[in-house]
Formats: sequence, C-alpha cells, structure tokens
Amino acid sequence: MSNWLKDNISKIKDALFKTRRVIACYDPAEINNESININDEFYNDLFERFIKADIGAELSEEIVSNLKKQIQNQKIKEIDFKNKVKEVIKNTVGAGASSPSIQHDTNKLNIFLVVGVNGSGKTTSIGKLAKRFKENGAKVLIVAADTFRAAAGDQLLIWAERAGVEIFAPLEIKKPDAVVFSAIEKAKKENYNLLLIDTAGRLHSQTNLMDELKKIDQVIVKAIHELPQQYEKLIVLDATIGQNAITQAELFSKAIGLTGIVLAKLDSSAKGGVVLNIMNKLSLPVKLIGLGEKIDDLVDFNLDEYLEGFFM
Ligand SMILES: Nc1nc2c(ncn2[C@@H]2O[C@H](COP(=O)(O)OP(=O)(O)OP(=O)(O)O)[C@@H](O)[C@H]2O)c(=O)[nH]1
Ligand SMILES: [Mg+2]
Repeated sequence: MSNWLKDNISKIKDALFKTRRVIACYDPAEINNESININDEFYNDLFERFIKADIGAELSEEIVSNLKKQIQNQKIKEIDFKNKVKEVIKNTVGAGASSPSIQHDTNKLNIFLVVGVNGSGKTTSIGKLAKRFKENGAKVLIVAADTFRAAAGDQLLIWAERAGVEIFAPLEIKKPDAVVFSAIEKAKKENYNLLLIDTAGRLHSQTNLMDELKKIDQVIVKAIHELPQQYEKLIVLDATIGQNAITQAELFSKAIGLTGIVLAKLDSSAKGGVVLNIMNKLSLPVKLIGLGEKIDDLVDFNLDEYLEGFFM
C-alpha cells in the first residue's frame, strides 16, 4: 500500500471515529478473534445503530436482511462479521457507489460552481480545492459570487491567500451572475483554466435566491457553449445534519441540475452513514469528503476506504 493511500485511510478512520462509535456493537478499539453471538436481538440492535448513523431506514433494512441471508451461523468471529458487513453494504448500495473523482482538464476551461445552504462548508471546500488543483498545475481563479454578504469576500480572500491563488471579487459589480460573466471574460483573456465559483449560502426555501442561482447557471452555459470546457455543479452538504442533506440535494438539483456532492464535516459527524444513504437515494456521486478545517482536509471519496474507516 502506498504511503499516500495509508495516510488517506488513517485520515478517514480518524474522521469517522464518531460514526464508528455509533455503529460498533463491539469495542471499536479491539479487533479480535472472539466470536460474537448473532441472533435477532443482535440484528435489531444493529439496525438501530444504522438508523442512528443515518444510513436511512430503507437501506438499513435492506442491509440487515441481506446480512441475515448470508450469515447462517449463530456464532461468527468479529473480524469475519465486519468483513461480511462491508461486503454486503457494497453490494447493497450497488452501482451508485462508483464515484468518478474530480479532475481538471488542462486543455479546457474548467468551471466548478459551488452551491449549498448557509454554513455547509462551501468557502472552506473551495479553499481546499484551490490548493489541490494549483499543485496539480491548474491556473486557478476563485470567484466571489456571494455579493449579498459583505464578509463573504474577506473569508474567501483568506482562503485564496492560503492556497496561493488569485481571487476575483469586483466590488463595483452587485449582481452575482454579472460577477460570473466578468470572471469568465477574465479567464479567457488571462488564460485561467479553473474557475472556482463561491455562491451565497442560499436557503432553498428562498425562491429569489434560487432564481439568482439559475441566472448564474444560465450565464455560464451561455458563455462557455462554444469553448472546450468542463462544467461541474457541486453541492456542499454538511454531514452533521444527516437526512436533511438529502432534501437539500434534491432541491438544488431541481433548480440547476447538480453533477456531484462534496460532503463536508464528516469528522464532526456521528451520522457518517448518510454517505450511503445519499448514494442509495440520489443518483449523484459523492465526489469529495471534508475531513477537517485545514486546507489538506479534503479527499476523493472512495467507498472501500470509507467502509474501512466506518468499521475498523
Ligand atoms: N470539522 C470540519 N469543519 C468544516 C469542514 N468544512 C467546513 N468546516 C467549517 O464549517 C464552518 C462553515 O464553513 P464555510 O466554508 O464558511 O461555509 P459556507 O458554506 O461557505 O458558509 P456561508 O458562506 O455562510 O454560506 C466553518 O467553521 C468551517 O471551518 C470540514 O470538513 N470539517
Ligand atoms: Mg461562504
């Protein structure tokens, strides 16, 4: 196993500590060769733990019922049981589990529009992405399209400085879609190849804000339709809110059509099972997970690594 992969898994394990404590029917600190007694009570308890971790009722039921079919013995070694659960989850979640990682194409203009409700982690995730893609050779421009809140630009500036990239935050332009239009013009002129667009933390119940978002989307589609381009519409969801994340993704998806999910704050959440629920319920890939507040705390989502951190 490469060092990079080892680092990743240990980060994910740390981040999923709280969720793991909810899930584990045994002492998570000890993986041992003891046998555990599998009976109906055990399965009921497991089901409740899945629910607490926000895997969702339907999916939890399906996983438990598939487990019952596969584990005939009353007694099974803990380690074998954990491996079985991982395998069953993987098979139950199925095709939605493959999440192509997020790339920037050096021969294209790459535009990542980042949306989500207040405080979900948009600005932080943009800072993290900026650093990562800069290191991969992209010419990155962070675009401050949250023109509603005065402090939003300051916070973005701090992240741009941390990542060592440029920021576009013209004070004279008041409309978010106009900021985005100008940013694309600037990108064309100055050969930026990755725009990371930060938007206001709009409450999905506020239709005027959703309308603003639609306008931004239209401006982008119009401005880039003849360019070689990659356009990603990413929603940042807060993993600590569990099930509500699904409703949010559905609403934003309806408004602008999303291409992927960034699940932030997995480290602060005891509801990390929501990843599985999201993959099962929405046909949207979880592309990235946020594992902390620091600039390197964002990794590509990989189901195997995640399940490793979830149970081990
Ligand atoms: N622990 C942890 N905290 C995070 C993560 N991502 C973001 N945060 C914290 O969540 C809070 C909100 O993050 P922001 O990036 O400001 O959220 P936002 O969506 O831009 O918020 P608005 O602009 O107000 O809508 C900050 O305190 C971040 O440090 C993460 O992956 N883990
Ligand atoms: Mg913000």
